[in-house]
Amino acid sequence: PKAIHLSDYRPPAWLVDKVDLDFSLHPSQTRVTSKLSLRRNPAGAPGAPVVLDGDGLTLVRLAIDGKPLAGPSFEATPDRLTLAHPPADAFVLEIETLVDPTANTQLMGLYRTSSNYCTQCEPEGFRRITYYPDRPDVLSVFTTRVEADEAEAPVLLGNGNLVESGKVDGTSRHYAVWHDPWPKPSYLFALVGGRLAKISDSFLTRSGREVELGIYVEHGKEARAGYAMDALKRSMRWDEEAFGREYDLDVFNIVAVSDFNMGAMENKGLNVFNDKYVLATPETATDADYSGIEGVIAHEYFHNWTGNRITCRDWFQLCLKEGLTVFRDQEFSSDERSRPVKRIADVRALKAAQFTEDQGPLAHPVRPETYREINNFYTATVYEKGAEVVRMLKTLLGEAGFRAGMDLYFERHDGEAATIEDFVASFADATGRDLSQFALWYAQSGTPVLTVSGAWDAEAGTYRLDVAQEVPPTPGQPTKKPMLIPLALGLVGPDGRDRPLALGNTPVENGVVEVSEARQSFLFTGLDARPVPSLNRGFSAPVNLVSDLTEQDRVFLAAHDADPFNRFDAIQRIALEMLKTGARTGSLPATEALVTAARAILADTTLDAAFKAQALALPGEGEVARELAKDVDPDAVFAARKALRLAVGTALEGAFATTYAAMAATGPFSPDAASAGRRALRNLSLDFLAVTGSAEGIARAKAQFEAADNMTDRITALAVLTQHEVPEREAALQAFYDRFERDALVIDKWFTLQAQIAAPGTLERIKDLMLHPAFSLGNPNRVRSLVGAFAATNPTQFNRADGAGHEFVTDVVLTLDGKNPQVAARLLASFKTFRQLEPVRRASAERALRKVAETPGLSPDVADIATRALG
Ligand code: DPP
Ligand code: ZN
Repeated sequence: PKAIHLSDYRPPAWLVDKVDLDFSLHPSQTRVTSKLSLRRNPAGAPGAPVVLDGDGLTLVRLAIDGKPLAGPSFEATPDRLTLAHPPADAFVLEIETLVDPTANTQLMGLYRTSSNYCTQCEPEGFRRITYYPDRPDVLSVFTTRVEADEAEAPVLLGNGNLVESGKVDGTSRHYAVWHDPWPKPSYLFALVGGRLAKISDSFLTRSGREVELGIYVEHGKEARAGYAMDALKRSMRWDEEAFGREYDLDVFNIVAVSDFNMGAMENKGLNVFNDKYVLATPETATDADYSGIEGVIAHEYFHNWTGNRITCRDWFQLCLKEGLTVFRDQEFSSDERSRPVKRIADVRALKAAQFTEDQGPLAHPVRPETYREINNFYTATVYEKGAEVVRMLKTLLGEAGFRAGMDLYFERHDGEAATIEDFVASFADATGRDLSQFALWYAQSGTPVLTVSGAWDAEAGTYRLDVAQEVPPTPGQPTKKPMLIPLALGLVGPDGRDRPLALGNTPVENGVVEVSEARQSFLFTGLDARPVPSLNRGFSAPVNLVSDLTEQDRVFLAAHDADPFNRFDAIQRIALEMLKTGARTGSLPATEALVTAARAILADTTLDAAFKAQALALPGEGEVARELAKDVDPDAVFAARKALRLAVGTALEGAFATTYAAMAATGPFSPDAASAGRRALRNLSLDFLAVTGSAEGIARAKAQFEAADNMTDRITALAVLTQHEVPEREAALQAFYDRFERDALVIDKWFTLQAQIAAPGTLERIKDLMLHPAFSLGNPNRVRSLVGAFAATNPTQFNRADGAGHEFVTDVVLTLDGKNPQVAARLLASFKTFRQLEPVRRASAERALRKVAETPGLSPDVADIATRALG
């Protein structure tokens, strides 16, 4: 496919004032009639023809202002409908198409899942339903009539409010008409039809609108949707309080489906969710699942303002809605749970996914300037780095300035399709601040490296920080300009307390200095002793920090820093340096510093359990590999990590045993953050206590596995067992399967654990599991849980030196590509780190990628990833 460039943007030539849709649902021949009220856009190219997007469509009939159209007055291909000489400046175009939802395995457009009908239209799925100007800057008022056999689809849902429903006389069919008064682009269209159960609730907005809330699930699963409903109501309240945003329809519906490419979708008034982010009971969902549900429910709900009421002008602006909405859901979860722990979890995820992406061949700016396949840009960079950029804006402008900017953005652009420039201008205008340098965060890809060193002058009582910044080259961007980096910091005195921050005679507000030049020095004055700098507090900027802190400084910060994030970061950095040395040299350096820091954190009664669990969880293999950056031998990384786990587990055995006992549940299960934190710390202890593979450690894990009353405790115990080559492993895996075999989401966890075993037999095991009756290439959650987990989280086996792991994954990609290109492309993107590998593995990965690239008939999705990865 051709590359599309941001600079080529032109306003649409035709607008759609309103659209009336009529769906006659049928498993293989759904008839779609669309009436578009078209009007020439005064801002568009004069005299332009009407060109509507399609994708694999079958046209049945066409009419203009009620008169059937024939012959040379139009041209219809499966992918385009052109009226070269449209009649006037405004007319009604009626289009009838036939679509086959059962044959739709791409899960884009109208498709079937568990025999229900549903849609996914973002970004370009609507064109698989009917011909339409399928671009986000064409906003229209949609009315949708859905008709179906009543027995097949007793429930019929659409966007907006229900205005009419009834039986179709003399038939077994019925219908419902939904009207959405808010103009929207086609990607926010949705309909659902099927046999579904509903749980109901209601919400009173602060101005007094009563909103009917519904969550639709498969029959029998109603009891599992309670937590999602609770999260929805809390989200609605929070958006009113934190951003002044109120809901704007009489109904808000969520439908949970089993086959879904993404996490969820924010269609106006009718969110469609991957059921993984709706369904939870203590027996089936982990604490991570609960927080995932809370976060995704909030995220999709928050899109109602950031995404729907204000949408994107074009897909280059995707981060306008996604980065901002991720920021909003992160803030919500921080308010609902522990802010520092949430920040730590978010930064861990950011580094694992986004820093890795930024370091490899798929790196791209938060706002890309070119793409071949937009589906491949729903990335960690657009989402998570996009959120970091919004967070930095808040850090720079302060609470009040940020809120003023957001208010202005809503005021100016409500009902519009906006750009990043519009967004940034709202903050600049609301605060009077020049944000032109800041805007580089949207345009320059790559993770900036911030190199910091300190100089203490005892006589003058000053401490000078010398800061250098550099953004490494990335594809298409060999050289970069200096960025505006908000650097939150503290100077910690020998007593562990922060000293007041002053540059000359000027106190530093909020503890944030602004780095804006390639090299810069900051002279802090009025100090009584050499401080230890605590840098990038709260991870105020998404940068790689290189500092001259010693291991001793880090042990000190891990024990005393007033910023919890940096206490976490200090201990992690101590571990990381050990792991890097271990992986490089084959033997670990002395580990006392880590043991000392870990012991102090474990014993600190002022810290909550969730924080301790995060601080003591060693950096993952992926993070070590990313830090090593080149010639990585995943086996050496694994061995170093294993050795460090052994060292810490052995040295702190007593403390972990005490903690394991102390963190035992004191009452019935609750998914709240404090209880989840206790479970996390207890399970971390369980893992360290079993690290030697001692009979006692294994027995403890086995006992917990058998006695657990919740999924977190059960699955972690099983995870501990699966890491060891012991007879208990297979027995426990079998018992787990027998217990949950009818529960697909739980069986996904069972697939994942086996895919993660770091041992040579794993690839064969996975090949066997692909033949298991519970596995299906047609279901994205199954593919991700088994093959996706293998490629993304089992570095030693995916990158086997004999190349078998690479070959296996690319074979799956090629098979899957014919069915579901989006999921296939996502899987192939696991190769994004291949250039870090040592030469033998790198060559094997490259061979596998080339084989993909040279396969004829690839989807645009897979072709794009293969080409860029090889770049
Ligand atoms: N827009 C969805 C989301 O991120 C993904 N398609 O919420
Ligand atoms: Zn989103």
